[in-house]
Amino acid sequence: MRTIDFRSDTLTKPTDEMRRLMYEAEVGDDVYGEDPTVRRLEELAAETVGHEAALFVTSGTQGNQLALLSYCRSGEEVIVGEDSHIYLYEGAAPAALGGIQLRPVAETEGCMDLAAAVRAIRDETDIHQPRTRVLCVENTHNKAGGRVIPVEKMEQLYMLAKKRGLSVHMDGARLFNAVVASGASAKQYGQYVDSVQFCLSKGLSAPVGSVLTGTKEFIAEARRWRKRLGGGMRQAGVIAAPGIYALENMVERLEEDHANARELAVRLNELPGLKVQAESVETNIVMCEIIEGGHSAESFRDLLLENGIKASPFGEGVVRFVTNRHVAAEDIEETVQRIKKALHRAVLR
Ligand code: TLP
Repeated sequence: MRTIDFRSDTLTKPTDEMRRLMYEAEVGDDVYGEDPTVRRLEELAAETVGHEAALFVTSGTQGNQLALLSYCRSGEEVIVGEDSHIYLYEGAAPAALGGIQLRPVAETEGCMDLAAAVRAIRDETDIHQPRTRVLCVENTHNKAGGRVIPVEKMEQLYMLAKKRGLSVHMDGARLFNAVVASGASAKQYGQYVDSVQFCLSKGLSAPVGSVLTGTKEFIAEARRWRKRLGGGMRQAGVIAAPGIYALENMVERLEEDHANARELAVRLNELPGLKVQAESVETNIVMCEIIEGGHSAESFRDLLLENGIKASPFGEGVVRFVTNRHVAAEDIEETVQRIKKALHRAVLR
């Protein structure tokens, strides 16, 4: 039986064209600023979001952490969504590496509540309190099921942050999914953040890396932090080349992943014992709740696995399916049929 793998879009492999470009990439020592391919990627990335400068980094986590380390000194605070990747899945890096405190606030539909964010901003004049420095948003929002933050909402949040003297960082690991789904450009999002981190290695299918963008001064500071943390790379052009290809050629096809996710959501919701809020599936992530049949997220994952389907437990009673370039439209029908039969057999057992 062929395995259909929905665990993540990080699993996507480089295309043949990407491999050819990797082979042919012109390279140099990037710590000396001499890798022309890395420079080209950084220029393209900055231009894409309308920022002054960019830095090629090893991963989304590194991009987010370099941003926070560049904005904050030890003892300062960053406001994040309570279900954000930075808060839940980055190993408490701000605390571990920079003495930075994260302040989680409530989120609705994948974006922090503006009123909650305002309440969380500290009083500058009170010496008991840490200083608030940054507001972080996640677009698309992973744990909220790939929700897109509308540009209008970003504008409101940005205006609020500026009024209070705060910087805004966007964890745009899946920024281009938001772009494709909303029809807003990366530049439109870029104008309402001070920095954004986006991943090349998720749905865009590059093998490695992310880019952090912002002002020249901010990127110079992030470059220093990247070196300090051992992230200075040498002939990195071999991994930057597929990143350039990803930005130029792999964005539009994300719509296929979104269409597959919508179809999967509707079909899973029709199966007994499963619940998916299909109308809120905007991009490539489907959160499936197990509401009957006695399965935990882990036992449902195991049942899927026995039937050649891979997906990830993502919280209590929830399994996450992420559509990606290696899942074709026909695989959605096949997946639904396999799950339907498996649930039926499980009831008879
Ligand atoms: N997310 C991974 C896992 O860590 C959960 C996945 O499979 O979705 N921000 C967001 C919103 C992310 O979803 C991820 C990766 C990251 C940052 C971190 O990127 P990497 O894995 O490149 O460090």
